[in-house]
Amino acid sequence: MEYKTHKCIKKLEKPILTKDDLPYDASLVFNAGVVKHNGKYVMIFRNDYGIDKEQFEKGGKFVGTSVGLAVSDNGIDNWVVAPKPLVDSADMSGECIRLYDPRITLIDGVPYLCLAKDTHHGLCGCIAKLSDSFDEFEIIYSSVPDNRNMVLFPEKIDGKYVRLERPFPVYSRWGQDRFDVWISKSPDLKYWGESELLLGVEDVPFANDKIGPAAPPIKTDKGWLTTFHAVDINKSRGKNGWEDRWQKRYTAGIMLLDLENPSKVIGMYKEPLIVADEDFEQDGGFRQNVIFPGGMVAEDDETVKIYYGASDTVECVAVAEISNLINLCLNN
Ligand code: BMA
Repeated sequence: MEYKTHKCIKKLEKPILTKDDLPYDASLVFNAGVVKHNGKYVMIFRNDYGIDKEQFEKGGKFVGTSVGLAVSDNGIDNWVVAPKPLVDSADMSGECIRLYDPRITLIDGVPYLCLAKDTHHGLCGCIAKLSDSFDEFEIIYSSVPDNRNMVLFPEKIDGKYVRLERPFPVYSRWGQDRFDVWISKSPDLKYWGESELLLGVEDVPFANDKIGPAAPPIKTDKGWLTTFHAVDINKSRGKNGWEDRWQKRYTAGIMLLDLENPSKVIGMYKEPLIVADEDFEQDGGFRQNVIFPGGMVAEDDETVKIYYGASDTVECVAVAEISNLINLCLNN
């Protein structure tokens, strides 16, 4: 099935951050988290580095992954990138191998960062507290393997912190990957429990493999509005990017969760919201057909900016009216 990006989404016509914007070694700049804080847009992005397409196709490997910081006045252009990454896999030793796919949430004005953490013993989701200037962080929580794609809600609900997450149950269902979105609660961001299934792959008509949380939810008067990524595999897909075979397609979906009980999905748009259907999202890209949102910023004019990685290669932004997104969730 071919999909198009929904017409209520207005994409900026070029990426907002690419490898050419970084003052250090960079090959792929993507999957960023973004928040608006004190009138500035703060982005924390992933960078895989050390190799280009030609070297990769000859069998070369990426040298490392770093996570970097950029700030902009309008959330669109003139991103000022910090001179050094916040963290680089090259500087790690011990159990943790690399940190990546950052998502930022402000809770009571304090910035928190959720990261995927690869260790020698599996993939973990972790939560870090950021400094006021976003340039230092301390990990305050790490899950057991395998879990990833954590995002925090921007406020406590019924006295508890809430997160969405995507565990990887190895035995899964019917001997295939079937990875779903779960929700958990915590009194203090360190001890998590009350975990429940929120949305299964089978609930998403455009996924046949896995789904996962994307940007942290935003509060609206109709519910918590949140994106998710959805993956379908098609065995007939062949070389779609740098790799010999890339058979997955990542699209972005949108759903609405109950304000008081966010474990309840009150609406979901049954088709993808954002699809990789523009050349600037795909050209020369590492993996084609990949859209991976990591930030959604609500503006005073009732629009949102949705920040997404495209083809695991560049960072892009799209704008939508909040009311249109809510209508998509509730009326289909
Ligand atoms: C996921 C993560 C993301 C990536 C996506 C598509 O498993 O590794 O960082 O964007 O695959 O390659």
